[in-house]
Amino acid sequence: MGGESTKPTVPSTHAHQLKVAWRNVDRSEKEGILRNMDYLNPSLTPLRILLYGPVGAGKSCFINSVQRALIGRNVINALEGSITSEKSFTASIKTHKMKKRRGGYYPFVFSDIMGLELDGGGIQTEDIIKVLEGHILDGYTFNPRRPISERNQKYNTYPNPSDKVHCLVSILPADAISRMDQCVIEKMKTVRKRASELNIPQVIVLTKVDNACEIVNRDMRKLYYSKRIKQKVEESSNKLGIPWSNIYPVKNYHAEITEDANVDVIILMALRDIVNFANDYVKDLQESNDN
Ligand SMILES: Nc1nc2c(ncn2[C@@H]2O[C@H](COP(=O)(O)OP(=O)(O)OP(=O)(O)O)[C@@H](O)[C@H]2O)c(=O)[nH]1
Ligand SMILES: [Mg+2]
Repeated sequence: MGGESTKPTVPSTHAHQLKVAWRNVDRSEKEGILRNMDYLNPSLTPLRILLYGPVGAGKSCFINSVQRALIGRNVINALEGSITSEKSFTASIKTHKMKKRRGGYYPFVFSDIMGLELDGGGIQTEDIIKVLEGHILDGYTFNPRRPISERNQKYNTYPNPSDKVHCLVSILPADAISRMDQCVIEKMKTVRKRASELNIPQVIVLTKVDNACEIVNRDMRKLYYSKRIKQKVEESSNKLGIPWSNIYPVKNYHAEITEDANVDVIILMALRDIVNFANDYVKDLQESNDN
């Protein structure tokens, strides 16, 4: 009956949990974020957010999850692929508007594109850069063998400020980040470099936290207490060179048909920052043009 004989034989989950969360989450923030989103009035519309990353990372799924968190019900917006596919399911560029709960649309859009694959497959970095610069129009189907030609009907020679990207989001899967191919990382870095030259704000959304950590899979409220997720954030920060404060681990809605306030608030906190960064960027651009 002594204290020592009662030691657990299976490793305790406490060994995998931090005592103090490394980021605070307040579930009651959800309504506040939604209210602020309703009042958002950027000087340039729409604010354009581009998602890019490896095939199957959850780009299309993130767009649907954002729409779901905003509107409070299941939606089909961007078509998603299967879990096992190695080929990109999204093959062309599509802009997704986000519906408001009481009708109309938010003043920001998501551009969904083809995923990055190993050598010879998936979208070319040159094409992602062309999207950043606003040169590729909606509906263009990417050719993994060659970048868009300036003679293509979908080539936009003189992009408007609203055709250009105002925040670049790297989507990485938390459960597969360690296995990510170096050539995909190099391609992502090339895109990031160009975005940095243009001063475009950049963040990482780290998806599939439910697959990466069992504790989080059982309870999303443990997200910022999970040592494993913290480790994945660190790994993605090192791989792409993006600071911690701009990395958002999330779980996308994928199999669920009912809403989960713990999933919503995490998605909405990421969205709030992404939209604010895009808005700040546009304001800075306009101020520097006015001077
Ligand atoms: N468990 C889990 N599965 C997810 C999550 N996000 C996405 N998925 C699944 O991952 C698969 C791929 O998701 P997509 O959104 O199609 O990925 P994508 O990045 O758009 O892929 P491509 O268009 O092929 O480049 C789908 O089966 C999703 O259901 C997540 O957070 N958790
Ligand atoms: Mg997709």
